[in-house]
Amino acid sequence: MKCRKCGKKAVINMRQHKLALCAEHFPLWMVEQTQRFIEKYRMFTPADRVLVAVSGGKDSLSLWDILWQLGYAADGVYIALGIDGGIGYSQKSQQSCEKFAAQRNLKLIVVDAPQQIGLTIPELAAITQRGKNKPCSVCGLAKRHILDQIAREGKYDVLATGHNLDDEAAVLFGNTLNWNVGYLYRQSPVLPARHAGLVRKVKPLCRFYEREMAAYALVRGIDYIYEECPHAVGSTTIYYKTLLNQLEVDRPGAKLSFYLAFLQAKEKGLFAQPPVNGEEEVGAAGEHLRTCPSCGGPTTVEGLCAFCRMVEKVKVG
Ligand code: Q46
Ligand code: ZN
Ligand code: ZN
Repeated sequence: MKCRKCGKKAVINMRQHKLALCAEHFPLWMVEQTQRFIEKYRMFTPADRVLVAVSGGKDSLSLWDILWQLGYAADGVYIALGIDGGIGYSQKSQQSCEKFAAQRNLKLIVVDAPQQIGLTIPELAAITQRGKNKPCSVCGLAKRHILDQIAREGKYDVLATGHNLDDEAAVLFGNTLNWNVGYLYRQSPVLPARHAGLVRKVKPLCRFYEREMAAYALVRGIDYIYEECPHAVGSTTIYYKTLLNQLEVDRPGAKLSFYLAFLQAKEKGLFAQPPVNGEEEVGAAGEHLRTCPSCGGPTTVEGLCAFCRMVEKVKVG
C-alpha cells in the first residue's frame, strides 16, 4: 500500500476514508483534521486557554501533542488516583505524562487525589455505597469534580479530553440500547458550560478511530502507558467496543457513520431537552443548577454536591 500524497510506503490504510498515508503525511493529516473539527464544532479559538485532561494513555497525550503542534495555549492536568492493580498503573501513567510535558516544555498540573481526599480511589470505593466495591463510579465522579475545579480555579476557557470515535460510538450504543434520553441529549463533541462553576468541555478526537490514535502515537514516538486501568477489565464499554469492532470488520466505516448520523439527527432536532432528574444529570439540561457551598461546583440538590457529600460522609464515618 502506497501513500496517496507521496507514493512512499503507507503506515496506515483508512478504509472508511479510502486513504493510505505514510509516516510523514499521516500525522500531518491528523493535525489538519483536528483543526478542522475544532473549527467545525466551534470548540475553541487561539484566544482560549485550553486545559487538556491527560491520563498517560495514547489518546490524551496525542491530543496534547496535536494542540501543541497547532500552537494552542494548552496546559495539561493529570489526576493521580492511587490505582496500582499490581502494575503500578497510576505511578506509570503519571511518569508518562511528566516525561511528555518535560520533552515539550509544557505545563502539567498534577493533582494527588488520595492526598486531597485522604484515601485512594479504590479505598474510597470500597467504603461508599456508590462504590459497591467497583471503583469506576466513584472514580468518574472524583475525576469530573477535580477537573471542573482545576479548570475553574485556573480560569481556563475550555477543558479538552481525548475521547476517540470508539469511545463515543460505544457510549452512544449503550445509551441507545437503553434509550437514555438525558445522556443522548448531552452526548456531543462540545458540552457548553451551563453553570458558573463549569467550563466548556470538548472532544477534538471524537471522529478518529482508536487505531488511528494508536498509529499517531506510534509515528510521533509518544511514550504512553500501554496498559489500561486494571478496573476497566470486563466493563460494559469494552463489551460494546468489541461488538462494534465486529461490525466494523464487515462494514468499514460503520462506527463513523453511526456516530455522525447521530450528530446530524440531533442537529435536526431528534432529541428535545429532557427534564433534570437526579445528580447524574448535572449540566445536561441545565435548569435549577445550584452552587455547592463547599467547592463552588454545580449541584442539582440544595447543599453539598455529590462529591463533597461523599467525602464528607467518609470523614464523619
Ligand atoms: S480510571 Fe477510574 Fe477508569 Fe480505572 S477506576 Fe474505572 S473509571 S477504569 S476511565
Ligand atoms: Zn507520504
Ligand atoms: Zn462540592
